[in-house]
Amino acid sequence: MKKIPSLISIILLCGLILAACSSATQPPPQPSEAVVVESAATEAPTVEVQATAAPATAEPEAAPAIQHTNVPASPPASGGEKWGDHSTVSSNNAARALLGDDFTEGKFERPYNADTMDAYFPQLDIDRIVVHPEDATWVYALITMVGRDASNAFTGQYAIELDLDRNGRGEFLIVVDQPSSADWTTEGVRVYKDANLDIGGVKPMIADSEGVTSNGYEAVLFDQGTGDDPDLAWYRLDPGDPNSIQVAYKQSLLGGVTKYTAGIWAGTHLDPALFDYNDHYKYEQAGAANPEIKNFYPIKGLSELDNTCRQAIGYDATGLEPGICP
Ligand SMILES: [Ca+2]
Ligand SMILES: [Ca+2]
Ligand SMILES: [Ca+2]
Ligand SMILES: [Ca+2]
Repeated sequence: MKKIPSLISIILLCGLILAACSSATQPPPQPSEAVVVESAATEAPTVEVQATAAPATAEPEAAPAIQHTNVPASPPASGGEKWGDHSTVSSNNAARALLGDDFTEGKFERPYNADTMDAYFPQLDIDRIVVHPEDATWVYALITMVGRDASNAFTGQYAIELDLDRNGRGEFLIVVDQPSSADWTTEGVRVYKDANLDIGGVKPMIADSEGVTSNGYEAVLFDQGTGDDPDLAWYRLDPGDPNSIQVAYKQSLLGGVTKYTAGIWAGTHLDPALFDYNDHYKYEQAGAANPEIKNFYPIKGLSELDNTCRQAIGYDATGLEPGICP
């Protein structure tokens, strides 16, 4: 008879434990509270929006107009450093470039869309260049493309890369974005610098995995008139050639250097942070424009892009400069 109460107490104990266990597995009554928190949280942004909207109405103070002092004139009609780029090969043979595209050496000839290469962009295909370094104030660069796009525009970005110490690692990149002005303008013109000198990896201009950590041209010296010199770089459409763009940059950018190399770029979008491109992409990602390079043809990650070899400016090339024109 004494065992019965202890049995009952055991059953009761088990019952209590089970109840406790089952209540622990049941979802706690928090969700309803959580919903309350969430609804409170969803209300908060509307308050924030109102808070941020208020100062915005008080803000419209016009940015001070950029005061220009030096405006480029006309480049010389003759002379200058001249060089050309592969182009007729591209335009006459759709979906391929047999010459001028060498990923490993940092040479690109791919004014086509990615993967199919069935769209050719004459406004991204560099034809020839003339650089006039003689003027005391300005360097003039005349960049001639194969043509304009279907809407008669230069939809792309056009850049001059300067290597002042001729070691293959560029120091400056002057980028013109979608040039459309017949008059000299700084709109759409930016000058970048590789301030921490990390472009090129172990082998400048040659593809190498070390260069992937480079942040490219990370410093913006000039942004459409903003910068230490509001007149540092300009462009205009060439008044005498519908396929040409004229770029002018100050001699002062060069810090007294008169012998350097220059290369030209064109692309739908040029990313200053990704120079040198062939250090930031692997060959299989970038693809190739030459069908004879069967492993990597066609172009893939790097498309709608063209560049030239590097031309000696102000001196005769030794031939040893990385990327130098033959
Ligand atoms: Ca070209
Ligand atoms: Ca350099
Ligand atoms: Ca490299
Ligand atoms: Ca850098």
